[in-house]
Amino acid sequence: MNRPRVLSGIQPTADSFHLGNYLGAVRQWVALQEEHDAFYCVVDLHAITVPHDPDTLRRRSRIAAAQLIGAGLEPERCTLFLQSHVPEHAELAWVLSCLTGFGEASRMTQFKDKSAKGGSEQASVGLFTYPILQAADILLYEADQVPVGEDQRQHLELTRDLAQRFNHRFGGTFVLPAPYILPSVARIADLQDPAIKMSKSASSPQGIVDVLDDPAQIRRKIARAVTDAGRDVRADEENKPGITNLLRIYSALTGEPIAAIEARYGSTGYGQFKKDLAEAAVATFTPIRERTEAILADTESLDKTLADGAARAGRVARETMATVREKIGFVPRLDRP
Ligand code: ATP
Ligand code: LTN
Repeated sequence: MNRPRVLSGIQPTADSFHLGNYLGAVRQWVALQEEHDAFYCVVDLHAITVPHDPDTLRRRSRIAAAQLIGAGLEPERCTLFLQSHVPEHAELAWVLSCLTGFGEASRMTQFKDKSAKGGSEQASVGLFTYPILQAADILLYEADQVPVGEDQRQHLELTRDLAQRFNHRFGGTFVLPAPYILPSVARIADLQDPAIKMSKSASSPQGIVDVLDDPAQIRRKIARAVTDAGRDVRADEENKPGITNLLRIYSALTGEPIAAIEARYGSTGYGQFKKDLAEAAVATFTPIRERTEAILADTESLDKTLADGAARAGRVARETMATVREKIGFVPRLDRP
């Protein structure tokens, strides 16, 4: 009965998730819903930490939820919801922000990277406190495990520190969450620049394969992926980062070990290898795209699914917040249970 709890979130900041999001996170979400009590959240509050357009945000939030279902999340099995539908996220974030040191928050590398891009004067305070809101997402649901890519490790360490600090000051309340990161897919690189991670905000369109790309786009992008000198299909992080990334993707999509793939393509050159890789990506993404399109054709029913998810999530979140309010010393409101 007491299945371990899982929570994760993804930002609705693009018209599609990409291969890195899928392999690094979403695929694990789908697998974990089987045997865990799973909560998955489209983090629209996080998406407004950078300048945004309201209609675009609304559209992308629905696309994100539809894609998650298209990728295999079953709303009867897991709790899928929009972060803004559960106001306790923002409330707990405030409490946690009062426990976070300014210096501690300043050390978050994602903030440093993202604020450096637009000039740090332009960065919002919300971008600065982003990891604290993320900690609130996780701690509200008493998650044991958090499936994410490698880039989120530092935010999870902060989450654990904040949970521990709260527990120490005010008495045991929060569960300490552990990152759930699969090393083989934790950092999928940009197809045009294997030195950087594939990213919605940092990659060029050619550097990304999108889950919702059509087969022709997928084939073109993989055919044009940068490769390295030589013609051996061989994993070598130092000297062949481009091919190593493609091998990792191939292996993750097909389930075949990297050594077996190396043995098959050997020195036949990159061409056939890339062709077959493109077909593996097309085979994985085509059904997801088709299901996503069908779900988006009926937004009323999608919105109802999200309302059901928010109702379930809200019950857990309200319970946690009631404990937090009591521990922190707020006077209970008489007309509320
Ligand atoms: P942005 O560039 O706007 O930060 P993103 O592309 O990094 O966006 P997020 O919404 O921040 O995407 O991430 C969603 C999930 O996907 C997170 O768990 C993150 O760790 C994971 N993820 C993102 N990019 C990669 C990648 N290149 N390889 C593996 N996992 C990734
Ligand atoms: N910061 C995360 C998104 C995110 C998240 C979360 C991930 C927001 N809240 C809670 C795990 C748990 C990112 O992927 N960039």
